[in-house]
Amino acid sequence: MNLKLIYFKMRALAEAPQLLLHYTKIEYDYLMSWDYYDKKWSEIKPTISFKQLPVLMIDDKYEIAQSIAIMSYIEKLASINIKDDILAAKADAIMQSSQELFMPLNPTVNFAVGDSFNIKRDEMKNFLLSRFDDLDRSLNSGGKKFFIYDKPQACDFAAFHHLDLSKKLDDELIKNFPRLEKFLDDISSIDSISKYLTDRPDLIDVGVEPKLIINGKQHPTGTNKT
Ligand SMILES: N[C@@H](CCC(=O)N[C@@H](CS)C(=O)NCC(=O)O)C(=O)O
Repeated sequence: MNLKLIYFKMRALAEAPQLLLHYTKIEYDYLMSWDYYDKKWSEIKPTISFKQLPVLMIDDKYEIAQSIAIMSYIEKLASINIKDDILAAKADAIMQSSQELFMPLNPTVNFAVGDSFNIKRDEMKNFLLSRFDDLDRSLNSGGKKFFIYDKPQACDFAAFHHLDLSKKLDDELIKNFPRLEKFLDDISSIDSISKYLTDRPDLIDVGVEPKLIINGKQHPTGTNKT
């Protein structure tokens, strides 16, 4: 089976699927939209099932859209999907609650600059702190290393991505939650994840002129080929 994860120059919704793929040691290729489709995003967008990325292509034939659906599929492929219905529902709640951090956190970190960045950062602060508090309480009450088990599930990688990205917005926020900081450390210190995090494109100049360093070259974040 051949898997290709298609996305853009952003550190956003392809991160948790990639963390999960690395954790489960499933081979895949990661391709920019223009490299896979060989067309501009504006031309290809109407042909994608939900007109957005990421999508996971299976054998260049089946397209799975929606990052949560992609992660559910990967969990099943790796046979680590949660069999207990109550725990599976809890994992879904963690997944959705984490995913709700996407907006406005991810677009702001990846794209906003100058005053717009500062205003958005200040406006979302209370929302982020409130949701971080929810996640912190969930980890504490669960009594496990991760949200569901002592091994990570897809929902853990989704939470990890957004919490980790928040450090690029304001690295003080997460410091109010030592249990969440420990959670980030526990995920980061898994060998395959540690390697992925070291090797992935660095996201620099957030709030000023965000860029990803891909193969040693700086690229502005976005949906266009550079
Ligand atoms: N609910 C979707 C959201 C996907 C999404 O917002 N994708 C953005 C990038 S993060 C996108 O495709 N932007 C380009 C566009 O909408 O034209 C998911 O979880 O995958």
